[in-house]
Amino acid sequence: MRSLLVPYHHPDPLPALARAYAADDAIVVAKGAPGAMLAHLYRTAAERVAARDEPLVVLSGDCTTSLATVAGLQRRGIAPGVIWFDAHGDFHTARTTRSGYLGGMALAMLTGRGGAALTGAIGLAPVDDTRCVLAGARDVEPGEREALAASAVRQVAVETLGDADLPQSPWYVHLDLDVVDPGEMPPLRFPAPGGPSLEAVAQALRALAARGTIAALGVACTLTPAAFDLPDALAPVRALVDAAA
Ligand SMILES: [Mn+2]
Repeated sequence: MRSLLVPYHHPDPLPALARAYAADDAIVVAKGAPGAMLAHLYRTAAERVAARDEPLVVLSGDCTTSLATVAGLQRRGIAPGVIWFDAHGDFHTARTTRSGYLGGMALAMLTGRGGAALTGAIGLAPVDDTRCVLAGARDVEPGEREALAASAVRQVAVETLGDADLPQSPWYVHLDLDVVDPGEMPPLRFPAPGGPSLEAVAQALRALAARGTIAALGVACTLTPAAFDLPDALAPVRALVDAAA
């Protein structure tokens, strides 16, 4: 799979990610006011995704880059189903979040819940709940728990994903690295114990690749900034990308 690097954590540059992962292509934008800069960064990423006509992996430091990747696929005429691997729900809105952390709202925004200024700026059409599956979530907060229960987003265990009822492919597969048990990962921003092994996640990705078409794989490299400089910090990422290819 060709790779595109968006080396940012929200609007903050994450040069350590670019040092740690050799990608085919990378996006860098001029610094600006956070909101305008994020919209510009994601518009640029969506254009780059739309210009491809082959499966690709998009690596970034957060989960919100998914909005750009899916918008780019849509511009190519693809209405992807979404398989979202994450330890967290990412289903907060501005109304329910306590931390205000943007990445905790990524799947909610992707399905049309909040963030209209950003999703409108990048031309994202909301993905219908029935086309979304959340895999491996185990640290879901009050507020997003109720919103998920009231939604048509399905939740599955990583270990049973291969046999689960899934939306029709092509898929956008989203992989927040924190879905893997933190015992097998470099230090994570928001570690959630009790997760599936690296091999179980790789196995689920292989099962997906065997069952349908992965139009794009989004890897949210949600390590602490310092963790990127550990020796071979992104070896797990390479293993997971290989499993999906
Ligand atoms: Mn996430």
